[in-house]
Amino acid sequence: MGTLLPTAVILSACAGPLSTLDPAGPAAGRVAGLWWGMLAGASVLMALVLGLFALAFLKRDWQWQARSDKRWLLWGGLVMPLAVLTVLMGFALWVGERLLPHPADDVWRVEAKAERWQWRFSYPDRPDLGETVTVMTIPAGRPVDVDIVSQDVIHSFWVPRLAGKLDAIPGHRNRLRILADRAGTFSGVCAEYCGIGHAGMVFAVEALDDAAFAAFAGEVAR
Ligand SMILES: [Cu+2]
Repeated sequence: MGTLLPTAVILSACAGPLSTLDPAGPAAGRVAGLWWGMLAGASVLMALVLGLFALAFLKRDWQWQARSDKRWLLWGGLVMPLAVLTVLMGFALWVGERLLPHPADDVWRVEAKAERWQWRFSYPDRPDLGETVTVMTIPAGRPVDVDIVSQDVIHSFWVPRLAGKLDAIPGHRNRLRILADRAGTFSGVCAEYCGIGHAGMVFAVEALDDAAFAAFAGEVAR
């Protein structure tokens, strides 16, 4: 109980509209999985180091010198970090590869244009829908490719509950694949400091269910 309560309090801070630990889609889910894996690994290593630290105090008469320094360096300083970093890098590459916009059916395309200090959204396949400021509309349960561009300086497009962040770079077009598992409103922010109005450069992703999206797009419900 003594440790359960603080843990529950700490974890309750992990919810909220900008929490990467409360994923609402597969891309964000894999990023959250990587985070939990890293937390577990870091906890094991922390326990190991603290255990050795405590042992050094409690067992002063232990024959520490009998264990060769070189062996400590080899295992603790070389073999262990190499193994940890190899596993982490492999997992991160695997996760990163799955965040790429692979060919898929039925992709909804959005262009997200960053400028100081707001986001403009348009829909390349449906220019008749015009441009919206601060609100981006997507269909829930369908893959969405967001083409991220910038009008002025470097910004960064980040909807923590749907995917990792991707920079908006002047003269470049970066594509991010997202998918919202369910209908809802997901908060987004600019994640790259871009000047005095940076903190207010927020937006919302509205994921609509089939009927609501059909009404938005003026299509017949599929
Ligand atoms: Cu910005």
